[in-house]
Amino acid sequence: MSCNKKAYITTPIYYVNDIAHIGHAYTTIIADTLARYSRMIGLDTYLLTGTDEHGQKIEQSALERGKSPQEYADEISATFKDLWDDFGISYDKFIRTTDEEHKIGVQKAFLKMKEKGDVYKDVYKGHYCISCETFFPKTQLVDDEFCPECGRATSVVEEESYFFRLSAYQERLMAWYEERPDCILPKSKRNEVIRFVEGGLDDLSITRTSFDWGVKLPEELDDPKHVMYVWLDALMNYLTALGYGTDEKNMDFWPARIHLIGKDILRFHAIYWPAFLMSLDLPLPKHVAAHGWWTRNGAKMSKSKGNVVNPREVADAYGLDNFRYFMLREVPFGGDGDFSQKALIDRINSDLGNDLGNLLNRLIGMSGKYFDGRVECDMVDEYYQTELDEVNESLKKLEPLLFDMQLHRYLEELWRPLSVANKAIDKYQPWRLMKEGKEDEAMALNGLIATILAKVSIMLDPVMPQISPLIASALGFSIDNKSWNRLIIDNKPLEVFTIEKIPPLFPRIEEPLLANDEPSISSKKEKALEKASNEKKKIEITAQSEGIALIGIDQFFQTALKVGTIVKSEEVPKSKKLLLLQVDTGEEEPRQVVAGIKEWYSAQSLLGTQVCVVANLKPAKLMGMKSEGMILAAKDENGLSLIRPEAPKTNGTKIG
Ligand code: ME8
Repeated sequence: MSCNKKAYITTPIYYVNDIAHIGHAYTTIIADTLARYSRMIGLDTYLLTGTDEHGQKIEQSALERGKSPQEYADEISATFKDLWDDFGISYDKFIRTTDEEHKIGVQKAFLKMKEKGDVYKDVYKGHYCISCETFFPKTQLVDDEFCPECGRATSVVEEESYFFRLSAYQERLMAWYEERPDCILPKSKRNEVIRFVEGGLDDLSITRTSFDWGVKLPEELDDPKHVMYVWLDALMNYLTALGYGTDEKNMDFWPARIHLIGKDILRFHAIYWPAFLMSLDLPLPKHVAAHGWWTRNGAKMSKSKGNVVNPREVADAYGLDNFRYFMLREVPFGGDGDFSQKALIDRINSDLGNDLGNLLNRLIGMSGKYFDGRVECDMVDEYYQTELDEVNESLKKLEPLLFDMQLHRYLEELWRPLSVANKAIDKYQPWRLMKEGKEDEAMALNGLIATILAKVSIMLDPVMPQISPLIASALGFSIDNKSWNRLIIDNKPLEVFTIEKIPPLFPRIEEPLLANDEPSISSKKEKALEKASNEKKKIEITAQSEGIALIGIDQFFQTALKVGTIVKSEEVPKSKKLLLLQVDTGEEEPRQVVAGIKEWYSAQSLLGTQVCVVANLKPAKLMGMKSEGMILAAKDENGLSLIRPEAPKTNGTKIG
């Protein structure tokens, strides 16, 4: 790749309503990995991160703590910046939406959209979820009141608002998804977006009047009671960070090569953002890549839930690079992953300790014993061409995997050369070669191991930027664009060197290093939040769990419980919790049941499963769909399990 190519890589800007958790660290570490790789291969790279500081949620959080929003934002924004600094995140700019240049840029964009005829004034009537900073039409609410995303109560809003003509961009958006199949990664997520847009787009309310903690409208509009909708303000950071509307010197980095985000904010990035950009006559980002959730014991991890794992604690205890490797290797990008110390320890002991660390130790041992630490690599191809070919084949696959966001596959493929090396030692046995007087072959074998370790350390450097240079330094070279070109692109051998003895890089970990590996989902914070935000649900739960009344057998039999088989199972669009099931309970037609079990079961996995159904419940409507029964399940802190017959039973068999 040539040097004049640009790579603009962004993370989301994080809300300053609490400190960072591993979900934030995950996005940022991925972005940092991509940026480091891009720099290594010679791309002109710009990594952006920062904080999202306006909006009703932040205003409320500040007020709850008796602080002004600015004071509060300053404090929390600094904790993010400190964390990324301590983590060595190689950002080129840390933007804050309270930065003056940012506000000017947002105002200029607003004016431009208005001049274009894409912005008009009207009245917004509807529901707003402050926690998600999102408007929802009534049809999307759960029980006509609760947010379909986070389950919290929404508030009814009726206020004058400026609207963005999102509806006018439906066709152009569809054309973009069509023409650029990899504009949204992973590709499965693209289909979700297409389905959403196909369903029709409403114009978007882009200003609020009921609070003031936001960017004011441009003075030209003389409408001081409005502030910008926080998502318009926030998305614009990707442009204002490059100087849009002020000093545009970095605008040549646009369009972004990749916006890294979590799947929760895909709609904003894959629908609203490209529409805003089209309105501003700017090119669209090359990729929007959405990763999955980090959960804790099956529950979604988030600041507002209070069940967070602190990334600083994990990195301090286990090592920053080990933590980085674990996050990227453990979970396929786009999928959800459960954080546990056990999984982390397994990765450190096995992949890093056994496969990588031991290989270096073996090389140090062998070259020390037989050649006083001297390693020569120029004879490797003479004796071990097959192994070299295999290694180079694997290495060639890496870059496309990285830019296709298959980071776990990248690391998996990168481990293949290590396995080639470990196998070669076992197969050719240097001690035997030495005994048979085949010194050249033994030296070449050491050269092969050194070559493999050198190549792996280069390609691992973007993921493990502290440890990889230590490996390189033991092998007498340093990692940079030059050595990448020499060893990875041109496949040239390492210069002769004397290996440096270094202490073990991955000492074995026997026990969890952090005291509390318990889920903290029952933390006071979550309880308080749940109480405040979802009083209605709470009352129901309390009534059920505390007022357990004794009933007679005849009362029990008033409930018609039956065995049924799930014959059709699909996801409810736009719902994170619900699945739409057709259950054969031995009647003429299968029953339709809407079940809130999507967090624990995929639609596909349920097909053909037998379940226990409450068959005489009054039909109810959930998200506009009729539900004619309830499926029995048990839920504890480890998650939810369906109650099923131990052996298959005829559909319609009575339970009791
Ligand atoms: O949404 N697992 O900010 P935010 C994995 N300000 N990643 C997670 C996560 C989890 N449990 N929880 C959060 C916002 N994240 C907006 C963004 S961008 C113009 C504005 C990550 O503080 C994930 O990347 O709620 C998610 O998208 C991001 O943190 C949002 O953090």
